[in-house]
Amino acid sequence: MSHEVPLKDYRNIGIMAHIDAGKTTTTERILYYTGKTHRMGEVHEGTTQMDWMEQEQERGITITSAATTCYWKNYRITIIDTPGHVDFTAEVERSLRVLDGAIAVFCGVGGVEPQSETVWHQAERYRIPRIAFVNKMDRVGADFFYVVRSMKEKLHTKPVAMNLPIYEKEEFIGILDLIRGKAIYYRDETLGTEFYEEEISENYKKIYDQYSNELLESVAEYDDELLEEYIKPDKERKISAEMIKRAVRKGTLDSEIAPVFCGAAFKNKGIQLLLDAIVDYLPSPIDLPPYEGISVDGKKKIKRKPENSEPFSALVFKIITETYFGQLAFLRCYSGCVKKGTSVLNTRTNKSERISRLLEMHANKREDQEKICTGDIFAVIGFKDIQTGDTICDRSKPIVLEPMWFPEPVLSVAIEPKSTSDQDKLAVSLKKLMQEDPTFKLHVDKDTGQSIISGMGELHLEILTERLLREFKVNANIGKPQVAYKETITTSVTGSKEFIKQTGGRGMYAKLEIEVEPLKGHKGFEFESKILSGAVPKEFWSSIERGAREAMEAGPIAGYPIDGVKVTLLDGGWHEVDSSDLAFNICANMVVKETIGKAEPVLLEPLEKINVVVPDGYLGEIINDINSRRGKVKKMEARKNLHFLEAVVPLSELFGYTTDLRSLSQGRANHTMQFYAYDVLPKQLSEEIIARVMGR
Ligand SMILES: Nc1nc2c(ncn2[C@@H]2O[C@H](COP(=O)(O)OP(=O)(O)OP(=O)(O)O)[C@@H](O)[C@H]2O)c(=O)[nH]1
Ligand SMILES: [Mg+2]
Repeated sequence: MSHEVPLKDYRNIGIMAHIDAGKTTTTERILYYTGKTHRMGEVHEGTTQMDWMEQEQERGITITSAATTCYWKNYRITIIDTPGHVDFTAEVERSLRVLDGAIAVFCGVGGVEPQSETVWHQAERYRIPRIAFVNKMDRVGADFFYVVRSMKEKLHTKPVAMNLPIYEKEEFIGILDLIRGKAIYYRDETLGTEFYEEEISENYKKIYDQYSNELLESVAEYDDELLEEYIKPDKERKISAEMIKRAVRKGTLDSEIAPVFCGAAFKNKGIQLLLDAIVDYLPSPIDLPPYEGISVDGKKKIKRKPENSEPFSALVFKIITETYFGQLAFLRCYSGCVKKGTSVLNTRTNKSERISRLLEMHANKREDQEKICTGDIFAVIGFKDIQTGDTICDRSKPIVLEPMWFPEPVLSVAIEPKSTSDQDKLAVSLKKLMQEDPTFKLHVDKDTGQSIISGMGELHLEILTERLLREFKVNANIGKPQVAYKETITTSVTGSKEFIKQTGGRGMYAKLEIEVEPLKGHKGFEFESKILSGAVPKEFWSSIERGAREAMEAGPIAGYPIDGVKVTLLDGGWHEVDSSDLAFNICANMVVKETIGKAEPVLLEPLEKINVVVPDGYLGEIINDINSRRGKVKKMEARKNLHFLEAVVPLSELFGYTTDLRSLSQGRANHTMQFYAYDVLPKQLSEEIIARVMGR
């Protein structure tokens, strides 16, 4: 990799937004203008570099996040283009974990759409500074000021307009740069590669004055020199572009403000200004606080500076399986350097792994490297046992970096191989897919022996089963999607158990008294011990906790996993010879299972939040339909001729909703959905499900 670029000139950034906002189109333009590609890729033609998967090109949507590196004004920019569809939220999550900054893309017409809101908050969780790009300014109904306002209202951020769109006879023709006070126009015949500056025209002077003042007012507090000038009377002010940029950079890096730019990626406008903004306002690895990890035993915090002289450490954020190369692991290096051929430590397995090949990635294309250093995003071939979230590091200086968080899958389908030869292939292929995707799970039904696969939604499962068939050539029958139910308890109960087993030789003995109680929101598992160490020696406590945790795997009603329970250990008894870890583990498992059965258990079902955009004339029918699906409308808003509905509906009632909504509105309404929460299933439905599950 080009290590001549100093770390301060690195930018590792993500592009995130609601589906179809134009992330991939924007990335393709970035690649073209930076000279990385010589042909502009288009999503609708299936010719983009970033959407390289067959299914992405066919469907015109991004499914998997892809990384690429390009150079702009000697800065090294590594970009990860993420999918907008909520079923692929894991791709956003893993990317945000390893990036330093992000561009949030908004549609100039749609504004802050639901999934943009979600990804914005995801980025907040990882404390990632963000800039905003309002795209599609060429579309009828695009309204830059509306988008800026809705960022303030919905994202609770301080958006600062840095550009304004210029229109002539309702056509989007250029961009006004508020810092430099110039109008910028693009030459269409060079696909926007060439652009020129002009003075601001008379009819834009007033709006320029207003917004350039607002810009100063919003950012003056972030730079002392600027503030000093800003408070002087207008005529005495000596404000330079550098001062404003410094202030905007400081405000952005502190996540206090979000500078907002505009353009139309598809029409080749505004991308060079966005590239300047990446360089000017988003952080380099050294602008962030030192990285924190923990020691392998989890007891000590370890800090690492982002410097090549520090010991090597890197985090695995993605794994893909390739037909020829086998597994490809994607990593971000946080400190130090590593050369090809080196042995490194995986702190999860505590085993050494050899780095056979080091690669710089450009979507699915790759370039071999001899060495990688701090700040690099790269791929490795040759790991034997690797998982997403693993830390790879210098063998003599182990560290565990914070892994990423992934949501639980909510939808399942049964999958059955069509022939015996497919049977083995299916097992191997499912394992590979699971390794790639932590939101894809497999379990085998104890009663029927059927393989059940679970994922984030209908589209997610459809893509995965399609990949099984096409890439892995496995023929399988796919069942109907089923909701992933859970079980919980609704009351607190105490229970006790004495576990005695005498089978010649050494026996087994353990005695426990516990309380189980429901947790708020039907979520999580907690374990507390109020026992005195005399009653049960401390050495057995972890076996008891493990036994209790294992009891959560299958509930008393229909064998679904249990969630939202706290187990408190109250008392117990032991025997000097017969008590053991195993005896306490079994006893804990039994007593927790029995007590949960008495704590009025109920079934939980997943609820989705759906956002529906409804044109005038269809609202009544669409609301009636939501009600008939046991849904509740939570919010309603109207803008121009459109109504924006937000409702919470059980997932089990939403199968085929896309088609139904289309027929209800003659194809004019559209919707998005995302997981909302688990809630108690009404009694009658619960009985139906129990009867179905138990009768199978
Ligand atoms: N009119 C107009 N259309 C655009 C613009 N940018 C993108 N599009 C179109 O919008 C559609 C979606 O663009 P993508 O770039 O695939 O959007 P995305 O955000 O990557 O979508 P996902 O990855 O599926 O979430 C494509 O048909 C683009 O051609 C723009 O500036 N103006
Ligand atoms: Mg895309």
